[in-house]
Amino acid sequence: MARGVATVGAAVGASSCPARVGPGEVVGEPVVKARPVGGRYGGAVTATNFPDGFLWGTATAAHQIEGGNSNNDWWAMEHDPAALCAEVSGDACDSFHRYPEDVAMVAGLGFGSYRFSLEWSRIEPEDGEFSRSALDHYRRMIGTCLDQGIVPVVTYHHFTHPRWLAARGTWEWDEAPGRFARFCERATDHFGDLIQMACTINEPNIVATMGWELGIFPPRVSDVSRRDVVNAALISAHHKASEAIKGSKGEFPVGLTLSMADFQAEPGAEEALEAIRRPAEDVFLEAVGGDDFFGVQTYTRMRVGPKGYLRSEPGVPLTQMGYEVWPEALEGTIRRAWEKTGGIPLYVTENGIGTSDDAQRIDYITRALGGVQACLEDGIDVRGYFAWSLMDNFEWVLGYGPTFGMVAVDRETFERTPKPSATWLGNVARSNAL
Ligand code: GCO
Repeated sequence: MARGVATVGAAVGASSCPARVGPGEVVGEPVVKARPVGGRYGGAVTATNFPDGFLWGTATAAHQIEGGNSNNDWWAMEHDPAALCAEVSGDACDSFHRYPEDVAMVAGLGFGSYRFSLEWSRIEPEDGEFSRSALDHYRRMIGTCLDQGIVPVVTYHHFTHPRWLAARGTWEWDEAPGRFARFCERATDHFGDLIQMACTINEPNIVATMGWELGIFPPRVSDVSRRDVVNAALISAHHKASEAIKGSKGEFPVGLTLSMADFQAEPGAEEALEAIRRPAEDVFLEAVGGDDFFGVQTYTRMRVGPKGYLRSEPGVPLTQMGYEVWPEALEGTIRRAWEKTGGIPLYVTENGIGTSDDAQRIDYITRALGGVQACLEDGIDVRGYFAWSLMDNFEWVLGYGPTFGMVAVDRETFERTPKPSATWLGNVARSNAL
């Protein structure tokens, strides 16, 4: 999503295995063919190669692709004329039904992993009421990944909240972290034995900033002090959730992902930069030291002057989101994450570009991956790269306008058509080399 105040303003202003079991059957155990999650880098990195076991994947999120997620706070906001949504999510990419095709596509293209999210409002439609059918659905989906030789990376929370939680204040309700941990435990009890890697919360900093500071995401509050309360609640929720997941079935790495920008200060703006970056990134980076890994999600840089965010630099091209095309930001943010987290294993859990020009996407990712290689050469433990996104999807308040996908989706028929970037990055993944 948009990386900060200036770009958010600009972007919003600009537009505003096949299922192995049938119903009622007992879910069987899939054959685990997936390769293990990458280990610490030990071999030589040449100019073009990545370490053995480097995990290549693509990422999506439930609300952006599943369709019909009518029981969450986003769906409610999309239908509120007072909100700024360009359009409703509706059927999205119909991936709730088409996931076997999607997972087969990920595998067929050459990727080793698929990162996707659980829809909390499907699994727990009312407070304390769990849906066996929804839990079985995600178990089948994770099993499908394993059947296809794909490492399933499960995100437990990606921006949406069940309506019952929103009615109680979402993250301002002091029971919310505990409720999230309970959901994580129930889900892990049901399919943790199949999970190979998990992210608790996707970009808590964006949830808090966009929802409680900028008033753009639900619940559309603009109040910095409430943003700080939500930041703290999300950190608590991450810790409680990690503990609940680790106490349940399975054994797999658990971590947090964060939206990071390569913050660059104009001369004399160092303090202004620190004041912006602390609540936006540092409070989270300082809270993940004991985790198994950390997920870096980067799209651009943010320039800061003495009075705050600066507009894009003249001459620098902009993406469909309204922010600078700046693939070098990935290297800067990996280096900072490594330093601030005290050197825990890193994955790039999201990186990509909203563009209608697929050649620009290939160029962007090539340059971003060059930054990953520079980090690896310096001994930074980067273990994988997930492109955002597998397919064109619902880009939150901006609707279906921005196209981040390596696969196009027909909005009428849901037909998937891989773009050249999908084949290209799949080949990079297969050869483990640029
Ligand atoms: C985020 C989310 C994704 C976005 C992507 C493009 O980073 O905001 O994880 O849901 O769609 O970043 O903006």
